[in-house]
Amino acid sequence: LPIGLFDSGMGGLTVFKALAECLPGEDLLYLGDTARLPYGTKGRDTITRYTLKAAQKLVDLGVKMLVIACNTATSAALSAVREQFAPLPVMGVVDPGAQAAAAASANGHIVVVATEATISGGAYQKAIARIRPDAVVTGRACTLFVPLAEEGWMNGPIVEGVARRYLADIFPFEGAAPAGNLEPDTLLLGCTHFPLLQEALQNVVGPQVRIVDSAATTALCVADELRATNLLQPADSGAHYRFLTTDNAARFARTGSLFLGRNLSDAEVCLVDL
Ligand code: DGN
Repeated sequence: LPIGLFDSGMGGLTVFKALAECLPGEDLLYLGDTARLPYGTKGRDTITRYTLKAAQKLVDLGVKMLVIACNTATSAALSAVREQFAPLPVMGVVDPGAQAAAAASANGHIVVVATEATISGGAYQKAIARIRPDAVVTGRACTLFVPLAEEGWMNGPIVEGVARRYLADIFPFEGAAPAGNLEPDTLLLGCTHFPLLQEALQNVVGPQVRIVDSAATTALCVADELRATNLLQPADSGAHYRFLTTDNAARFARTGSLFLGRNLSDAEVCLVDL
């Protein structure tokens, strides 16, 4: 059986890519709920309802494990999905992202950029505090990064201008540390869209800041879980990939190619209803 991945749209394909690289023998079944996207500006109950429906679809199709490859859905609905589908293993992206940031930061001052729902729910703040109680975590909702990434505007003055506007009071752009604050040394990309903007963000925050995301650490956590449950496929098993979307398969293929880092053809994407 494949590993089922779910995201509100195409962003989770950054996690799909990391999983395919880390676990080359695993079949992957990806579902992007593009008909209801974006999740990031919706309320917790709505996000949970949508996520449970999407997870049900993947479970009905048959998966050996679920990965909620969306920070917004993980923050709102991870425990609800675990409860509903127990004993199926369910992995989110928030704890792996928190691990990556806690390990990367020397001074413990971490900035998390994510959607409004992820920041206001406080999931990252809590997850980092569990691993590193000494950490000072500053969260910032960066809603406009999502459409910029989907439009393929990954660098240049417009993206950097938007990033400066969001982060100006957190990072000392002009060379002076903000009064009374410890200068952040780590920027955690707490949204699956944001790795596409990494280069522009690095230009804005400066080379001294480490930028980390959830994708690679999530893949390692999935590998650990599969090993522990004896479900890991050998690397040479010949993986099979399927992509499902709830709206506009052609757009999913076009925009998804940016996130996947390879051409995704219309024929590889299947339209489904939840
Ligand atoms: N993929 C979502 C996340 O990681 O939070 C963001 C996309 C959205 O629904 N706005």
